[in-house]
Amino acid sequence: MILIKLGGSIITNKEKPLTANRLAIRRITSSLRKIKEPLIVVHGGGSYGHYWSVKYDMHTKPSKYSIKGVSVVKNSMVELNRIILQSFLESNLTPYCLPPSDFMFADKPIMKKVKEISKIANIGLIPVSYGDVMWFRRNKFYILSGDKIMEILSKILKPRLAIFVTNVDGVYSDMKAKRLIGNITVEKPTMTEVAMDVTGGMSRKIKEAVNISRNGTKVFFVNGNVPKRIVNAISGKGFEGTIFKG
Ligand code: IP8
Repeated sequence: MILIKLGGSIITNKEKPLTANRLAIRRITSSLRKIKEPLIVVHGGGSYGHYWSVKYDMHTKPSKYSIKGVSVVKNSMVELNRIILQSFLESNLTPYCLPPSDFMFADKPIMKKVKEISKIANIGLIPVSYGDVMWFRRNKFYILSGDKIMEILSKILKPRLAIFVTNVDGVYSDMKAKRLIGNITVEKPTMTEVAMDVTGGMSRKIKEAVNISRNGTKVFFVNGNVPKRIVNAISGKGFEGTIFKG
């Protein structure tokens, strides 16, 4: 089984609020048709969820956030998820919408439910989950990032590979010179963060990737602008990107 995170940077235009990058989404979903293994997909918030979370000052820490904010963020993620699901369908794939509230109770995974997700994937459906605003308890909500979902699902389902698809080639040691790090075995959260990102941008992503690889799953970071690289990473042909090994 393969776990794929479609980052907000590739599926939306982060500079333009509420704009999906439909072309990039379509190119990725059509390349996923070549994959013959069970797949689980998670997507981020980009210029949908993050845009509104910033506006309403909502974060990953459980708190009594604006009710209007909760409603608007939730709705924006459902909207983005619809666009993603539609693209899967148009690419002749069989997505299965999976809001994280289906397998999380407050901030903890419901083990029994998470385990069922692999059964859904095994019969040929593609569960598609996403970062979301979640009910915590006592009138509190929190933002659950797609990267965190990746960590939770990897830990329980132990996929063969976890792939983070972004709009850059992988992890750079030097942003200016764009020097790519091919292999990461230790934690190196040295990236500057994207201003609009309430869940922590690239450095958070690297931390989650390190956690996932420590649990024994190989993690790849690849550029979704070249969707062929996703397929190559899975088939083991000429990998281009960053590999995290635990
Ligand atoms: O883009 C965050 O998901 P991420 C989702 O994976 C929201 O960090 C609602 C901001």
